Amino acid sequence: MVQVEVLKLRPEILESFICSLLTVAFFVDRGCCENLDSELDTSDVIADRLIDWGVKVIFGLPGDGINGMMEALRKRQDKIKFVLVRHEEGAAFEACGYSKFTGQVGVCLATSGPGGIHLLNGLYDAHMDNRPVLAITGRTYSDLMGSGYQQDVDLIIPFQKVAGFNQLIANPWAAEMTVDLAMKYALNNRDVAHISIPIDVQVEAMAKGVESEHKVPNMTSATTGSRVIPPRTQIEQAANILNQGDRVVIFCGAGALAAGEEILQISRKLNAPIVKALLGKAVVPDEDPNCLGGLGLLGTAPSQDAMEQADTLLMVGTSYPYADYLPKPGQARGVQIDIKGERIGIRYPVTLGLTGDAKLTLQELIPLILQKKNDAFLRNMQGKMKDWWRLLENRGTRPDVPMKPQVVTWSLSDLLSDDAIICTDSGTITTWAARYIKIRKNQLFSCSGNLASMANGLPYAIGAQIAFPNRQVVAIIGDGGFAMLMCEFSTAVLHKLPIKFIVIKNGSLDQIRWEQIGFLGNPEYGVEFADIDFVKFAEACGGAGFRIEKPTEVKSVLQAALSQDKPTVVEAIVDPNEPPNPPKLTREQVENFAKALIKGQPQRGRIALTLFRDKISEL
Ligand SMILES: Cc1ncc(C[n+]2csc(CCOP(=O)(O)OP(=O)(O)O)c2C)c(N)n1
Ligand SMILES: [Mg+2]
Repeated sequence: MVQVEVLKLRPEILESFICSLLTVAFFVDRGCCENLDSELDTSDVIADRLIDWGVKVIFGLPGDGINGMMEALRKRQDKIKFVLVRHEEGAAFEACGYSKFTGQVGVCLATSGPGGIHLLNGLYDAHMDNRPVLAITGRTYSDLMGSGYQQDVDLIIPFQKVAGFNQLIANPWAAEMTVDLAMKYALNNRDVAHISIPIDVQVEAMAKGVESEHKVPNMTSATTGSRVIPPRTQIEQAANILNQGDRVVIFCGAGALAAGEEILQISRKLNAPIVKALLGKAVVPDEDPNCLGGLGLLGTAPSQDAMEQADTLLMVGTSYPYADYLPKPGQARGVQIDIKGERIGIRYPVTLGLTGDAKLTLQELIPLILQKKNDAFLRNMQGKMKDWWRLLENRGTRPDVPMKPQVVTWSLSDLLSDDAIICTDSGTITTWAARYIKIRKNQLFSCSGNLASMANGLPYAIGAQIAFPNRQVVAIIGDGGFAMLMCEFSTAVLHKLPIKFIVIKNGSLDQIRWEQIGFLGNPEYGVEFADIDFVKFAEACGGAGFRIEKPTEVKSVLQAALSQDKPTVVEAIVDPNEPPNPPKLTREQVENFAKALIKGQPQRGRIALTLFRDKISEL
């Protein structure tokens, strides 16, 4: 076929084509291609330096603004994996999820202009949850910057608030130092770093000896993070405060994820129940007798009771935002441990702040803690927790059709592997996952915490499965959050990631519906979707799809789905009239419900009936 086409060409074109082939053959024969390759350009330097820093994977989507960097990555594909995504927002969330589950720097890449802008939401998620993420973007040609050329967006500006290190690379000699500074910033500050490289600079060769006279070669060698421990006097002061408390409560967050053993040890010595912020769900197992689960709207009633009765609060690695659920200021003396000194006292006026690594600080503190004899407070809370789990079992095994959403997460919890990684999204599903998944010792859990963004669940799961190909990864997502970045399901198919996506389908932005009704006393507005068949969607992408409509099917369908070796969606059709009520309904919330129903809430009869039936069945 090719021969026929060539023979049709005019003789002079054919001649020049053959000449070109001979020229290439001549250079290849003389090893000239090797010489060309040995001259590194900016992108080569960046890629090599990322490899030196141990970066193994980059999530991204190319474009003409970043193709120089793509070529450097292509040449090093045996050392650094490029995960092609469908949407750059997915890439940033994937990098954040990867970082959350590995503790390493997550890296994402996008082209100039729109590609970089698409990254922003996922980067804000990393920034607000203190995860080290590096974003690499392209910029238009350096001699056209500011001229309004195609995709000429100065990405340094929109990245200014999200990336504490935010630098344009102006020439190849700056590349190594800039990568070093970006990685050090991200790791040491647990934050986002951004580097942007003009198209021409990406492919600019690095001739020797052209650095500025002030730059010493190799002046930015790598460092590792420091081990921060507070001074001994502060540790002793903290021990005194804790030893004096009668009703000590431990409250831990994501900053304590590596300190689970120490949290359990200090809890046993202080006879102190443990309450967990959502991002700290995996700090200690939910089954531990001292664990009271989460706090706040999607937490447990015993956690709230414990906070209401505490006379001493030990906060470890948390900047949990909802201060109203903490003890009233003045009610409890407080000790707070946080690696970021600026976080001390922002949510609770603590008596003493210890700036330090959670694990190391607790290791210093524990030997100074006296074994408490009185365990009345702890036993009281443990009793309440047993009642709470009975209540959840009752709610989680309800036979009703339409099916209650929590029936799915209750069953799923038992079926998960011992080392499963669980990701969730923002919506009522956060409550169903937070309360009904009984986290075990080696399981991991995360969601978009402080940004509370929708659409993170699917890409987080991709980041997790790329990092841990042999672990079970399950995402619990709402139909709204899934649809926002459902294109990323196809990323999971492309990279053969056998993630299980449990999509809780209520046909609406249910969380917002309940906020409109319960918080404001208004009828719902603008929260109902058109239907999407997620089973067909999954199959159309090359994955597997299952549907559950009845509680009797839940276990068998989940089992079948969990045994799939490819990306799988389970569409669980649930009752949209099941509110994710807080552990203790306030009088104001009940009044707001009534107000909304009177003002004309659609389906008010069904909602009132559901609420009434739910209460009757629990009595
Ligand atoms: C990007 C983004 N947009 C909007 C919101 C506000 N919001 C929070 S939860 C939610 C509803 C989520 O709907 P869905 O994923 O279907 O979960 P459901 O509440 O129905 O369980 C919305 C709109 C948000 N948190 N993030
Ligand atoms: Mg929904």
